[in-house]
Amino acid sequence: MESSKSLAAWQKSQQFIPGGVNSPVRNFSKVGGHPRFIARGEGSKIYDIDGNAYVDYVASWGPLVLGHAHPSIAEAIGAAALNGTSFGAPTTLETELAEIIVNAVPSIEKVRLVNSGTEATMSAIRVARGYTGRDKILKIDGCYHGHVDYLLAKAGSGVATFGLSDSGGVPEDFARNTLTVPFNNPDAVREAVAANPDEIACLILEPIMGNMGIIPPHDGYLNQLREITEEHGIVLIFDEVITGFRVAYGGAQTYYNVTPDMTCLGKIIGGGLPVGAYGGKRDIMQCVAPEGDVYQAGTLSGNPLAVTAGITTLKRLAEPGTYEQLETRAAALADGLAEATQKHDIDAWHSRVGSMLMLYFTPETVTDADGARTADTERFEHYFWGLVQRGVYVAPSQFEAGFVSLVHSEDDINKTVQAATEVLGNLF
Ligand code: KE4
Repeated sequence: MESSKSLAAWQKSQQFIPGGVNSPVRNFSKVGGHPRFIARGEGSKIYDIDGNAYVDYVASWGPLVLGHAHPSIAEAIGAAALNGTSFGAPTTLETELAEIIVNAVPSIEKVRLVNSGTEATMSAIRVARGYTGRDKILKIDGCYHGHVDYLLAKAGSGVATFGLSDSGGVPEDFARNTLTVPFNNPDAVREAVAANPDEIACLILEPIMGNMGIIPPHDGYLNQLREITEEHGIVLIFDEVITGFRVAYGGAQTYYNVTPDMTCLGKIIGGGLPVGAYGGKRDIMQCVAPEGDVYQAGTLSGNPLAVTAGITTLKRLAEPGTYEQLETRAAALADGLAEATQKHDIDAWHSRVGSMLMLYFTPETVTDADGARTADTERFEHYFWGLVQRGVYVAPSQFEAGFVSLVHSEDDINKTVQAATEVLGNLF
């Protein structure tokens, strides 16, 4: 497969941009080789600058549930741009998107729009700290909430461990208030809470882990977290940047019928443009400036282009049959991949919730980050490149997610299953 133009582009981009990319996972460091520079996308496909076409399951890491260059989104953004791109003043468009979110997401009575998922989680935690007057935060090993200093805490394991910064440039002191416990282990949460009485402001988690592949919560796990946090006055924050409007119109909290105190959103609500949001119960959100004393601001927060793309996307997702279609397509893909690993006797753990899925190369059962870490990343690397050579583009890391959109066709799914079956038949 020709990729000389992408290689040349990467060699040039590295002269000006760290790693040649504007986000680390894009540089293929987890799978080797060099990244493909993309010229354009259309529907379920992306096309690189060497002219290669791929069925795309990265979907810009989740936002593109309507696929690439969706005509209604492109037209809406174009029309909005003709009215001006940003005013630094309120517009009724922001109220329209906020109202859609409030009506869709059970935990959100008021919402603040920001520009990324990182801003959303950082701000939600600041609000939780301001609302409770407490400093410590509890997170889950393997959950990723953006590049907030104190959330880049080394993933602990076993019982709660105080975070150590997992990134350069983060003073140890910044992570000392961050406690980490394993996923799907309610006792570890109880132990952390008991060991830090009245000191924990919030528990933040992805209700379905989407940054260590896909790891669903055990039956009742989210309910138990709801009970524990309720009992101890801890703000329960669902980071639904991935799962929001992805697994259900009301997100994972609707899918599992567990309502947190606050929710963070991003990705899909921006329709492919930069948007994040955080929201929650009215009495918590009234802490947010200018109503309250918890400060948060943003030059382009709620800008007309991103908000227009988000409104257009969410209105389409509200149509009847949407999530049934996503389920049908994703189930067909998952079933095909499972048949392929069985046919070739490949040790694999398959995980899927709605239209987000991941195949782990491990004989183990994956129920938390430690389980995911048993995966054979070398095998994943071979799998990844075998698919690329056959025109299928999945996340360049075992520890990410695959996304099926409303525009993935039966033909796309069949082509993907065929390619995976060939690759798995030749896996070392
Ligand atoms: P952003 O700041 O990247 O918009 O969102 C951070 C974030 C917050 N919460 C969750 C659950 C997330 O998954 C993310 C970002 N997701 C990653 C990939 N899983 C974005 C891709 C990247 O980092 O390039």
